[in-house]
Amino acid sequence: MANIILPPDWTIPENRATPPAIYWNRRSFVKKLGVGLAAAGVAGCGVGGGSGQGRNEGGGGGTAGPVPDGPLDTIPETPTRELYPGDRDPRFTLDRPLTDREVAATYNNFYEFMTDKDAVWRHTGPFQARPWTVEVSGEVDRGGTFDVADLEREFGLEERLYRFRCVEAWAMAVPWTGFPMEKLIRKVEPLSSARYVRFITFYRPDEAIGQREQDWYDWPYYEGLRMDEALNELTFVATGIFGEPLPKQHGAPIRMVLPWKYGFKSPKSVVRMEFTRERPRTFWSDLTPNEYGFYSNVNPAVPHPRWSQETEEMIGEDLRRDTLVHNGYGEWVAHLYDEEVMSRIS
Ligand SMILES: Nc1nc2c(c(=O)[nH]1)N[C@H]1C(S)=C(S)[C@@H](COP(=O)(O)O)O[C@H]1N2
Ligand SMILES: [Mo]
Repeated sequence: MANIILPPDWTIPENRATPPAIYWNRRSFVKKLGVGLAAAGVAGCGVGGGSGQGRNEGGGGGTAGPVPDGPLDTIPETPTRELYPGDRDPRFTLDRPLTDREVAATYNNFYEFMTDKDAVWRHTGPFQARPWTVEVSGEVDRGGTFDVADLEREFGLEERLYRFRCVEAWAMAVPWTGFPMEKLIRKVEPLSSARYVRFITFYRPDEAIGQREQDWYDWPYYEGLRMDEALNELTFVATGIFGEPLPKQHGAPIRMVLPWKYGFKSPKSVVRMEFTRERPRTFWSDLTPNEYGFYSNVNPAVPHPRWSQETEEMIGEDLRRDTLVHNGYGEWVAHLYDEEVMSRIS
């Protein structure tokens, strides 16, 4: 897929704690330079990439797994399959065509597996995404460990069409299946002291080559929201996409979706939610605080330090579109933020 945006002052990674955008087009960049990934000073984990050392099995070193036959061959079996896609919520309409399903399934940010977006799905073979439980703890009355299939049955599933905008300035529009996060929050009865929710992704280096080989990242991935953000009507817990359970590369079996925030605020394959008094730290802000904030609302007026956020490329579409404030969801969320939050990276 054509990647149009190359941050102008691109250099071979000087900093091992590389934020998502540095890897934006690393693969073709490295190809262009004719140097291997090893020479670039990063882990040699390219699949069929610039290093010319593509792997055909899911891993090197740890558990090698079968390579899925295709990007949609990564949907885990679940007894809840017949609940999909769920009724579509008519409140959420799109101003643009849906992204092609296969394009979305072959262009992923999921650093636990691979930084090359088009190779993530190939590396998900060893990953056991179902059955799966989510532990809820912290400032709640009724925390515990919940099976994802039980949550799907208890809450029922609905479908929502949302725009989705990555901080790297690519975007998509997709149908998610899942339930409002509010349902889960009400179920566990947070205490009045709960002011934030923290999310933690799995840590399984045996099943995720990126966790094994990119040990400079502070795994597992962690994110967080203010309580009013978590309870907002838009805040969605997705267990499916395009009418079926989530393929592994999209964050199977359970990921968050916050369509008014940059994509990294939507953690994938979550294993733990913790209600806290203090604002939790977040993965990308810890790595590069001047580039990625806690709120990270989509905002064309606040450039990333290395590129503009004024426009975006819809993946699979040969067209740039104007970026919308709050990704076009201001009606639901603008009241949550003051000017201070919206005026700079915060
Ligand atoms: N656990 C985890 N969650 C993650 C990421 C990640 O690397 N690990 N990447 C984030 C980023 S930067 C984006 S843009 C979206 C991408 O979601 P998609 O691949 O399903 O489109 O997932 C987000 N959630
Ligand atoms: Mo992203």
